[in-house]
Amino acid sequence: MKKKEILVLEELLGSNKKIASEIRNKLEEKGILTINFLGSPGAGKTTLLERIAEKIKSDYKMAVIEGDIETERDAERIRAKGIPAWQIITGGACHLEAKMIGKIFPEIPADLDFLFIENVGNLVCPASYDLGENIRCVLLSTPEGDDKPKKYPKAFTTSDCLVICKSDLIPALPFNLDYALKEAQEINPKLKILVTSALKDSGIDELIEYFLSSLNILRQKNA
Ligand SMILES: Nc1nc2c(ncn2[C@@H]2O[C@H](COP(=O)(O)OP(=O)(O)OP(=O)(O)O)[C@@H](O)[C@H]2O)c(=O)[nH]1
Ligand SMILES: [Mg+2]
Repeated sequence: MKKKEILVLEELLGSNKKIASEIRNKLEEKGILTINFLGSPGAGKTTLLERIAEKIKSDYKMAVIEGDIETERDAERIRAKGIPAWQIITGGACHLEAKMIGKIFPEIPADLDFLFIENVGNLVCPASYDLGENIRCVLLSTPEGDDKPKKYPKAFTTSDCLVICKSDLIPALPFNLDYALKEAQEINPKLKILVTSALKDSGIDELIEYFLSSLNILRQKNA
């Protein structure tokens, strides 16, 4: 990359960071925990959100911001669960940016417990854009292969939580769970790791527990 291009990119990311931190401050003041889901196309992000919605919607208030390059389909799936959802259509851009979240910000109800953001399906670009989240959660689904953490390191080094999803498929795949976990932990020892199957409903209660304890910590800080 030429020096001028690098400077423009740094400026862009710098202004993204500033907007993101304003969003984070405002959401934290309201006591809302924000979670940014990253993962390849088809990793299972929307399915996981659907399962989470089914499990928590009677006790907690959640909303979802969906990012896709085209269609309103994911937002429609979330709305079908009775959860408010906004669809951001990027028209080709491979990631969400904080300013896109900022545009929706005035519509976000102040009494939410959780704001989930599903980023555009991509393991590369979304890793460079802070959206004002408290927790960044990267999904790695078993059909993608156990070697991905070190091939796409930024998604794993910038995340707080790794969800290995579609664990029900492990018996049918050459996916070595220990190897995937070792790869991920070597590049980010602080990762909170969960192994889930949306199909078999396993690991999702533990993931929700993690979000709930993070919400409690955030609210204790506010008290
Ligand atoms: N076997 C299995 N399939 C799953 C699981 N979770 C999701 N799927 C399937 O994986 C496919 C993709 O799921 P989505 O939830 O749409 O994936 P996504 O990450 O939201 O996809 P994009 O938004 O397009 O990036 C669907 O056919 C799901 O039914 C799981 O735990 N096990
Ligand atoms: Mg989706």
